[in-house]
Amino acid sequence: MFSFFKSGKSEPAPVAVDETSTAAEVTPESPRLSWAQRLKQGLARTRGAFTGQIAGLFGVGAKIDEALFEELETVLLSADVGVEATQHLTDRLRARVKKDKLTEAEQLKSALKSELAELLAPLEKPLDINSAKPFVIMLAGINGAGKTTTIGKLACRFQAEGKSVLLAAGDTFRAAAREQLAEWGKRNNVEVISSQGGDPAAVIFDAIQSAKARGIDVVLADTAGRLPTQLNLMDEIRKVKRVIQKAEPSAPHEVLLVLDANIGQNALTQVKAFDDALGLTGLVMTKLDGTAKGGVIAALAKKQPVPVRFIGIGEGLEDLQPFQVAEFVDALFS
Ligand SMILES: Nc1nc2c(ncn2[C@@H]2O[C@H](COP(=O)(O)OP(=O)(O)OP(=O)(O)O)[C@@H](O)[C@H]2O)c(=O)[nH]1
Ligand SMILES: [Mg+2]
Repeated sequence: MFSFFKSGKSEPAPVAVDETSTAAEVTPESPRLSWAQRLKQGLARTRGAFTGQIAGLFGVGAKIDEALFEELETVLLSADVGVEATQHLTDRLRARVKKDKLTEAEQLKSALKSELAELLAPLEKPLDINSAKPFVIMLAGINGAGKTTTIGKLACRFQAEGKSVLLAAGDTFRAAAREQLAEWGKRNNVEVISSQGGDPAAVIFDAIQSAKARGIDVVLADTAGRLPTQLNLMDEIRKVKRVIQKAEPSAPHEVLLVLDANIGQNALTQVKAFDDALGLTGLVMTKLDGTAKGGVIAALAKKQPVPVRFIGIGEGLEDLQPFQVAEFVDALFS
């Protein structure tokens, strides 16, 4: 537990970027690599599924023909890009081939890169926490998606930006969850409002009242993991949101769904269900390291375009960063 917090503090020697490295080799012990380098390492498996196979299609001298498009469709689908986004991308590429009179398969690869960037562009909307005080962020998601870890990483990020932070241990379901937050809070000097076995909505209500009274900048509210099919738990989280609104009518200012990238296409169902229940304002996609399913971001862009505020590529504190399309696409195609 908490390895991600400790890891941010170690300072081992710089590590060379290994172009062939897999996500399994990515460790939090490489803080001296730039974010772009670590992103590239972290996305190794998705890149393998995505552009690795595409590179095979676009061999030197290969021509653009119908068979190539069919193979490209298969590659995109197997990289979790999803039916609609695959159709969208290949339609756009066909139009480009016609318009720009492209003939070489290699040209199609750079066309695909720019089409993908265009598709993802609406998802890049960095979170601005300056519009309210306290700025209340509520996190939701299925069990083990990375909610509590994300709260720790975000608290550190906001503190580094000079903001005061208060955590609300709204996962009253598991004692270990409360302890996970409490221990982190102690270590980083962030106060955690919690209550043994209490009602999650009441804990978060108290945290917001306390933050208002003390002029705190950001409240991060953890919640217990739940599946969209657990209707009673979905009702419970709706209630959490309603009670937050009672504590502060303008809150929550951000409702984040935390998604584990390993779930691939299931992300679409989850975004829909949590959006219906809570009205999502942003997504956090964790664990892009170690999965080949990162192409699901393209599927989301097409079908559930909720802004991706942050992406996670490891357990280290520095491994959660704002989602930026250009660097993401560069990491996939480099
Ligand atoms: N490799 C990797 N692991 C991650 C990432 N984000 C979170 N994890 C790990 O995922 C595991 C679950 O994280 P938690 O933050 O406890 O997940 P949670 O959503 O709070 O889980 P519940 O409270 O049980 O619902 C932990 O071991 C984290 O270290 C990531 O971006 N990459
Ligand atoms: Mg948790």
